[in-house]
Amino acid sequence: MNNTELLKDIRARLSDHRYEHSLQVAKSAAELAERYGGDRDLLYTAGLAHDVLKEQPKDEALAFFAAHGVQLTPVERSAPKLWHAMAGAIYLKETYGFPEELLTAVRYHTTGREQMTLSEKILFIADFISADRDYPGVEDMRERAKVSLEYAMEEGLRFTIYELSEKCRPIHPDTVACYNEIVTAKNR
Ligand code: DGI
Ligand code: FE
Ligand code: FE
Repeated sequence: MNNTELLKDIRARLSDHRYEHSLQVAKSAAELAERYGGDRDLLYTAGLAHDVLKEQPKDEALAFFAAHGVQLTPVERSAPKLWHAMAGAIYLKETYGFPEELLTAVRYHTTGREQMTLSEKILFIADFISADRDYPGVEDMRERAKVSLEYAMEEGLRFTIYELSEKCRPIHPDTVACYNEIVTAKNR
């Protein structure tokens, strides 16, 4: 994939730290693709692109959804942090015509979902373990990602659900479904 236009686009749209984050997520996604037999090029591009609309103003995001006939659920409306993944996938389809495999990886990189594809899982984990991440527990996540994608996802989802519930923030049903599927499969 030729990333020239995309690189210009994310450079113009993102702050220095988030641009750097995108480069690092691309690198991690490509590494995970190699480890787990994913599409290296596609996942590198997905990493570059995944937060393309992260810094879009809220009013613009809402106008974008309205223009594209997207109806937000009450949970989605109350959680603007989820918007960049939903809007990003639509934007990337429209602007670059990226393949569905890349689009759903971007679409579900924040919440996860049931029945995730390999590319979706890889981008989801790459976002947690990229070199720019320094939260407490990131080393454990990096080790888990070497064991299996599901082992890392279980911890990532547990952490996200824990943090959100601590602050009485809504948990998206896709996040819950993803978590339930993974822990259920483990306990079977
Ligand atoms: O865009 P990044 O910051 O790199 O990472 P991200 O797309 O994973 O976004 C993380 C943020 O999204 C974090 O503040 C938690 C929030 N988030 C993730 N899952 C959910 C969620 N927020 C709500 N309300 N519900 C969720 O299920
Ligand atoms: Fe994101
Ligand atoms: Fe990110």
